[in-house]
Amino acid sequence: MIKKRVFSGIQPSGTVHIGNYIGALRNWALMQKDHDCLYCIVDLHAITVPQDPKDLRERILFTTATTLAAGIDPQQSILFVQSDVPEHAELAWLLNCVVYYGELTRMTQFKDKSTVRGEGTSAGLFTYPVLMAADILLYGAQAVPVGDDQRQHLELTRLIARRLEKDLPDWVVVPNAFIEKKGARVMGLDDPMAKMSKSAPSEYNYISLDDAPDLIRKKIRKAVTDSGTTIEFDEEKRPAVANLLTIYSSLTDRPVEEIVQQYAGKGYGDFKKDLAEVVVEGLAPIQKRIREFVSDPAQLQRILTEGAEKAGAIARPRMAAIKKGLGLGRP
Ligand code: ATP
Ligand code: LTN
Repeated sequence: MIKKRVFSGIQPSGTVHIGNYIGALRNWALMQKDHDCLYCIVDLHAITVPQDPKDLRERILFTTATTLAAGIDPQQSILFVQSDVPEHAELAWLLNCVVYYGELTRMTQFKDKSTVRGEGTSAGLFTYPVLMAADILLYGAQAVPVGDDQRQHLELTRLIARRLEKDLPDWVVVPNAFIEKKGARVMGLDDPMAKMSKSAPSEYNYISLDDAPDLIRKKIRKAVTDSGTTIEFDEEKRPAVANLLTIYSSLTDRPVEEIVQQYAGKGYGDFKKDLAEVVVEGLAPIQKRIREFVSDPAQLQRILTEGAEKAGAIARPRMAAIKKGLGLGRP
């Protein structure tokens, strides 16, 4: 049986938080057994906003360690750094000439993120979704496990794929987003109306996978709650508590209803105290593995070198084929 191909990426900017873990990384690990998976540290995406070069290089290795600690097995999956495979940037250019300017102006993430720098926003941030489409189409991936915030980018990727399909029916695979119902949009602890984000200005927005136990306890203690007093799941009226319940349920693999029942008659204090321990315990084995991987940078380098070789071996012939299909180069 031929396994379905999976592709997904994570930016090496900032820390990896429990939103990334619950919304994406956990599914990456779960899909490894039955799929042919490629997982990518997308450094070319990270530089769409200013980065300190030394910092970025360090975070590429640290994000690799975190991804491995979250359960990605380099024996089963291809784990690599985007800029190690130049075909990503090369294909992105071709796709830039397929997508329409008007289509990119409708991307809500660009609208949100470009408010920070206004006229000084990089053109790369505008074409960010095109590079993402290139990542996916380069490997002919069928499924793309992501959080809910990437839904619109995946739709654009599908649109680009269908447009290309007319000329290149044998080359194009139209991918499907794989977005879980629960945990696909973990909200900020300091603002339950906005998603938890690694580029949030306050560290009280997120819990990093490598936060120390006491910091985790403090962040959960300080997390905003709603004006009510009871533990109920209502995303519309009680978004803050609903978010904390989602985190609790995801990390314990217990249904939300069961947790709500457990806290009937109890207040926020008890609930938050227990949630803090759930997060501390849930992250403990991951943190142990992060430390192990970080202490062996030579091993990380080996894994990434091998990953880049395997990814490149798929990317190169597919790149040659699309160039030929589009009429580029010499006859
Ligand atoms: P930023 O918010 O700075 O753009 P990010 O936190 O979205 O960064 P990425 O590396 O861009 O981090 O995302 C990696 C994966 O995590 C993606 O699949 C994304 O959809 C998912 N993800 C990000 N934030 C959340 C969240 N709050 N809840 C669930 N999934 C998330
Ligand atoms: N844009 C994504 C990261 C990303 C990605 C991809 C995800 C880059 N390329 C390809 C899936 C497939 C984000 O999470 N912000």
